[in-house]
Amino acid sequence: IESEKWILMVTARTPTNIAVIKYWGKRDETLILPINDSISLTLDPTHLSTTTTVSVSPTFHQDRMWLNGKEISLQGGRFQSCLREIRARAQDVQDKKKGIDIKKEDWQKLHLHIASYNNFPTAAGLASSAAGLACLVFSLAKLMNLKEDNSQLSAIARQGSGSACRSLYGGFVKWVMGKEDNGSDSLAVQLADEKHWDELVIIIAVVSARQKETSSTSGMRDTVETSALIQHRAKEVVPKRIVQMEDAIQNRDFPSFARLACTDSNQFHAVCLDTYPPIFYMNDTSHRIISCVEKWNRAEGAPQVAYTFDAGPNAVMIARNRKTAALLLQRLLYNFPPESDTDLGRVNNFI
Ligand code: 2P0
Repeated sequence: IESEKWILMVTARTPTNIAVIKYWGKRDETLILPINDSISLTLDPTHLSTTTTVSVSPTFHQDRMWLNGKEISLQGGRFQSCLREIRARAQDVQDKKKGIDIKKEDWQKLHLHIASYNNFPTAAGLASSAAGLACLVFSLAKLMNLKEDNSQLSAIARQGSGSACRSLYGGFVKWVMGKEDNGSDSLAVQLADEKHWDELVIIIAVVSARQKETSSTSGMRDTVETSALIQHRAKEVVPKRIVQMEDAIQNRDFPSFARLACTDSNQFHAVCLDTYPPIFYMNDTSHRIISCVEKWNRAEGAPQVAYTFDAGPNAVMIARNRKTAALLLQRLLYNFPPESDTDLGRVNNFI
C-alpha cells in the first residue's frame, strides 16, 4: 500500500445531547464508568452538532486532527483509547474502482487526518465533547468498516467522553452505568426514537458563550472526593428518578417529565455547591431564568416548560409544544431584552 496514492474519506454529523437525568461522578476515571445511570435527549442535527471528516491515505505520515480549523494535539489518553479500540475492531476495506485494498492489519500502520467543526461554542457547557467524540468514533467506525452496532460503538465513545456515548442514538437515550469492572456493559440504549415525542421544542438561551472555568472532568472528580451528598444522589435518588423518567417519556407525561428534569438539574447544581471548593456553574441570569419559568409554571397550574442546566450558565428549556415555545420566547424577550438587532431578528424568525 505504501506506493499507492489514494485517499479514503468519511464525513458524519452528530448532534449533541442534553441530559434530563444527569451524569455526574465516575467510579473509574480511565474507563469512564459513571456512578449512576443518566437519560438524555438528542437534539436535531441542524442546530448543535459536530461535523467530522476522517481520512486515510498511505501518504499520511502521522495522525493529525484539526478542530474548527486549528490543529490540536492527539496525545491525550482518551483519544488514544478510542483509536486503539476502533483499530482493534477494524475490518478489510476494498474499493476496486479506486484501487483501494486495505487489510485488517494495515489499519495498525496507516495514519489518519481528522477535521472536525462544531456549529456552536466549544466547551461553554453545551456538551461539545459529547457531539465531538460521538462523531469521531462513528466516522472512524465507518471508515474502518466496523461490524459493531451503535450500542457497542457507544461503549467506545464513552471512553472519549462519558456523555458522548448518549449521542450515538437520536431521541431519548439512557446510558446504563453497568456492573462490570471492564466497562463492557456501560453503554447507551435508545428508550424512544426522535418521532416518539416530537411536539417538544428545545430552546437554548446562551447566557455566556465563554469557556467554563471548571471542566466537567475535574469538577466531577472533586465532587466524588469531597461531597457528602453525591453518594445519596447516586444510590438513593437517581435510581428512582430513572424509572420515573422512563415512564414519563413512554407516556409522554409532560408534568412528570418537567418535574423530574428540573429537580434533577437543581440537585446536580446542589452537589456542585456541596463540593469543596464549591463549583458554581449557574450565574444570576441562570437563576433569574429558573424563577421566570417556575413562576409561569405555577401560574398555569401545570408545568409548561422544563429547564435544565449543565456545566455552565446556559439554560436549556423544553417547551411542551410549539405554541408554548412561542409564549416562552415572548416571556424571555420581555425579561431579558436582546442587546442587538441581530439577536432580535433571530428570535422573530422563529416566532
Ligand atoms: C451530563 N454533564 O449528563 C452531565 C451533566 C455535565 C452536566 O456529562 O469527564 O464532558 O468527559 O466523562 O461527559 C459533562 O461531562 O465528562 C456531562 P467526561 P463529560 O450531560
